[in-house]
Amino acid sequence: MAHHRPRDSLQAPRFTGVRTFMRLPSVQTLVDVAAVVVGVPTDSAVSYRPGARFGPEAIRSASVLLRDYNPILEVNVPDVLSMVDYGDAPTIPGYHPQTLAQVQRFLEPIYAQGVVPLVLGGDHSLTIAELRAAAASIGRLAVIHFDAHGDVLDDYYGVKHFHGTVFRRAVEEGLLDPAHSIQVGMRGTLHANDRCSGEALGYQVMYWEQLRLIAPAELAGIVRLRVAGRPVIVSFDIDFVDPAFAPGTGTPEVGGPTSYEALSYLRALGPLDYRGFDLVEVAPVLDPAGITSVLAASVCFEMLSLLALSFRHGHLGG
Ligand SMILES: [Mn+2]
Repeated sequence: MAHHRPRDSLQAPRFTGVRTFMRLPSVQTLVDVAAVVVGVPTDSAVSYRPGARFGPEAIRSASVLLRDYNPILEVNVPDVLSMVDYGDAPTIPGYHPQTLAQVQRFLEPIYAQGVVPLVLGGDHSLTIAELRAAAASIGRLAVIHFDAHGDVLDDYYGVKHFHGTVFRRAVEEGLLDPAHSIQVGMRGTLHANDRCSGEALGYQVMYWEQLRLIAPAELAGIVRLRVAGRPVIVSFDIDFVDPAFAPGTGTPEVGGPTSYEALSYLRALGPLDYRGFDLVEVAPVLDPAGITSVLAASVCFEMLSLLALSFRHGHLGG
């Protein structure tokens, strides 16, 4: 049985070789694989600053510094999970509905095989393709959504599929169960007095003003109660983190969590029935010294660590 794992950095230096996520083998296979990393290089649906189409490339580049062992969660990720870098989903710049359809088709067999994808965005609109693909084989999902924004607007300029509408569309299409989903980290100015529009759709919403007052373990308790053992997807917009730590993104919101706090809240979730992850909205051209990509790669590593932890606890997905 094959077990795919990163190239050993004590045998070949980190700056050598083709840039794949975490130096994993670049193989488009679902055989003997627990998790795949997939790039979705698209930013056709951003409302402000573009650039997230280069997110997957930058996160992969930053991720070569990741090592195998997570000392806080006490798990060696590649020992538990056979993983490959599955490559990029096909996208068409400027043709957003077609892109979403192609991304969905690309992801469907992954969920159908019970393999867990970690999707590197790309703008947040891609999550609808992900949820459509996942729901086709898993049914309605619980979603844990880290973001400065609720992304529950009805439309932009009369158009329904933008990065700021994705979590309204997902409810309308019945792809997720808002009664078992939670949005975490919302802050900043709003278009109108629509502070409670996430709750109106059925989500639990943990605003940053509330979150900042509680410990990571307390958030984890709230999330676990909400998810209630259901199959779950974690969607993480890098702008959840304060732009002092994550400036390379299209719509930054100041006054948010530090990178340490963000990693701590995520890490605290512990084992759940994870079926997919995404990390979206990294725009490398806006990212001085690549700090946003380094953080994004670390967030991805925590997600894979949570999956590895869950495997050890007997949540085998599929
Ligand atoms: Mn956002």
